[in-house]
Amino acid sequence: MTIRIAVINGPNLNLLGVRQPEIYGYDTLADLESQMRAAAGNNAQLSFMQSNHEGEIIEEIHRARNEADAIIINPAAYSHTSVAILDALNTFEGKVMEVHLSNIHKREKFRHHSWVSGRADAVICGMGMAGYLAALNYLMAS
Ligand code: DHK
Repeated sequence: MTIRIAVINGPNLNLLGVRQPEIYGYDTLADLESQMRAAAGNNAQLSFMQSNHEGEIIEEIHRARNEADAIIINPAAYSHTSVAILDALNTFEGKVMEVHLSNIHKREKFRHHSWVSGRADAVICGMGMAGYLAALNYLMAS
C-alpha cells in the first residue's frame, strides 16, 4: 500500500530561498516539493501545506488524522512556543517526523527546546532539505 504523507511547513518557510539563505539555504519551498515528489515516485502519496498561522497548522494536522499515515513537519518558530501544535500531534496516530533545516542546538538558546519533540518519533536537524528527504526515505522504508 502507498504511504500517505502530509508535509507541513510552518511560519516564514514560504520565504525559503530568500530568507537568511546562509542559514536556510537557497532552495525554495517549491524546490523542496519537487525534490520530495521526485524521491517519492509512486511509493508515497504526498500532500504539501505551509502556513504562517498556528490555527491553520492545527487544522492541517486534524485533516491528516483521517487522510495521512504519517506527518513530516517543520513547525519552524512554533516548535519553540506551541503547546497547541504538540497537542494536535498527540491526536495523530501515525508516525511524526520533525525536521529543522538548521541545527537548532547550535543556534540561540531559545531555539534549543522544541515542544514538538515530545511527540515526534524522530527529529532531524541541520541537514537542510536533505533532512526532509531522509524523513521521507525512512517512512517509505518502514
Ligand atoms: C526554522 C525556523 O523558522 C526557525 O524559527 C527555527 C527552523 C528553526 C529550521 O531550522 O528549519 O528555530
